Amino acid sequence: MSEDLKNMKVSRRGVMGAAATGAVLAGTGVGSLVGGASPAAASGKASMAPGELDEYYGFWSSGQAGEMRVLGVPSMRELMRVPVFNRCSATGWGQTNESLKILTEGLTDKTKEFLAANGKKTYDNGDLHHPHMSFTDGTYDGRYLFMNDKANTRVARVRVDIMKCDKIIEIPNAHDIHGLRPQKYPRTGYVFANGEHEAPLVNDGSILNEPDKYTNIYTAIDGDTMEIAWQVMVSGNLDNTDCDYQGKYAFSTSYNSEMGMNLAEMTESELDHVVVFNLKEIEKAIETGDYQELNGVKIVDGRKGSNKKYTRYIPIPNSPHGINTAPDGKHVCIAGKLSPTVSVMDVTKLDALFEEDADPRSAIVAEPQLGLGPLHTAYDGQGNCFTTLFLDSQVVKWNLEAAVKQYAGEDVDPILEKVDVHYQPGHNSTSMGETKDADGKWLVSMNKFSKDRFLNVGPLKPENEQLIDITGSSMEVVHDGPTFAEPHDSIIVRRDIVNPKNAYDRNDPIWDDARKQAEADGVDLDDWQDSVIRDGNKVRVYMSSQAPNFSLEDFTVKEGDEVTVYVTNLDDIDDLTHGFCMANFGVAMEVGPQATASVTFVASRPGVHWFYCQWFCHALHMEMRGRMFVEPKGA
Ligand code: K7E
Ligand code: CUA
Repeated sequence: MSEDLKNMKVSRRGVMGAAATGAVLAGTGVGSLVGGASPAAASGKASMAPGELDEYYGFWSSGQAGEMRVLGVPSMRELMRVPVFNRCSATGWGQTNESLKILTEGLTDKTKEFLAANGKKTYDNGDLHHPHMSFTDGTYDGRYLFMNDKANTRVARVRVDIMKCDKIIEIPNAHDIHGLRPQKYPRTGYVFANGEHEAPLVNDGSILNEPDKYTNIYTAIDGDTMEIAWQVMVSGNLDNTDCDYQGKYAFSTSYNSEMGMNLAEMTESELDHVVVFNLKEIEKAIETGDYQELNGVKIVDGRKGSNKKYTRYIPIPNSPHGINTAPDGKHVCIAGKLSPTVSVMDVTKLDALFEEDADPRSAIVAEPQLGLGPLHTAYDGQGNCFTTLFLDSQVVKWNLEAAVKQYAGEDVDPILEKVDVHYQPGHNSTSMGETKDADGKWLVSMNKFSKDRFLNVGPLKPENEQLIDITGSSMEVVHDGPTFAEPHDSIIVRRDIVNPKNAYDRNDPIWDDARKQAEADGVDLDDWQDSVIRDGNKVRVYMSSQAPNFSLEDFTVKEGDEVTVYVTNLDDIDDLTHGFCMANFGVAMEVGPQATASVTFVASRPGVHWFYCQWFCHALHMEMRGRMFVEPKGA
């Protein structure tokens, strides 16, 4: 941060819309921070010189866009979009056989039937809120990223080594997966996932207006196999979730403990709750058979009044939303949303909470009043918390120990500072902040509204993410970054933990099916030969790509044939991705270095059709093309 900037005591809000002030400040190189008038990037540490690499990877959700995004932090440059629940025109995600397998194999039979009735193989949309990395011993281990789909009740996994999604599963019995967190200790282990919306457990159309028969489902997925380990039936709905650093408890917020079906009912009660899940007791229930099985999943009864040791319900002021475990391994912050408070839970007091006759609030050790609309909390690893205030459009920095003292009756104010953000922040995240290695360097505030912060692009505005330097005694907003719909959550991971490859391994399991089919066809995918195999009205075309050529200049099929084209990219040079696009067939896919990819279509258009490489690869990239000849029927 430049000294100029540090010494500048201009209220950001004060100069909002004051173009003249912005123009004056532009000369100092800080205009973009205060008025938005300067084209220059933020000064100081947040700006990266051309070619300079970021210190951190940011993994971003995209909400209703359905993909995961990779950013560099602190530059906030978007590095990659990883298609997950969406359909991607560039990579062929949702069209290649390899991606369709991932998108369909984890769906329930009922869903497959439903999709078929609608003329689809898989869903085209998703609502990805929470991307989180796998842990070992309380910190990120660089293996996987896990993420939820609220829209179609799914959980996906992305392999960090190639930054591609490799598993998607639908969660039976639950409705609309929202909160998601991986187990922190001893490792992931479990991936915890909240079903947000309540419904009758057997939802066959026989129950409508009997909310007492509605239930919510908490799910633990095995992160290694992506199979469901167990589910717990709970009272009240489920919003966000997190877990401790002891490997003993997980917990979820509920904004609708009332089980209300409309807004008035949902917000009626002054207190909602956090459900605490006792992992060892739930595992015991699975071992001893204290569960019911539904749709192939074991469900333990953890509802209020079940009087078992599987769950406890802690009353929390109105409609709690975010729940975030602090890096001290002890405290958990629960944001009030409709209450101006954050409730702080001490996980070392949770054993006692499971004793008979325990005071349900006995694990709450602080409840500071922070401002209006607290949603999520991030940490600097030095005892301070950063909570977003949606209604106040601020981030508040406060001290945890001071809040605990205040709650115990001491006359201390835990609030250290408030900084304006633009506008209406939801999640925030700090560098390594959800691990025990929180390093207190950067805070990203993910703001739901950008309004006047950028050039107007019509009624639909981008969101605004602001980067805040938290190394000093006061928070400095150093960067605005517009983003398309709608990042909910992000994590910021030290770059030494994330080590993707530059080319695929030839034996990557992604194209196992292609390899098997090739073997059956007498084609060796690793010792290249072009082949066109006819099998009734199915035709399989095997070709390779090596800049600037496809190995096949042309191939011939008959009208009505079901054609599968397998392309293997023999190039293994850094950044040498080819593509395969069959023009006017709606077919396109990415073929990465050393990858095999395949796509299937019906050749129902007679004539000459060009296929071409749609990924710029060589000076003669335009020439990288070939012909498919479709003989008309009866020819
Ligand atoms: Cu947007 Cu995490 Cu889905 Cu809060 S959630 S804001
Ligand atoms: Cu190969 Cu462009």
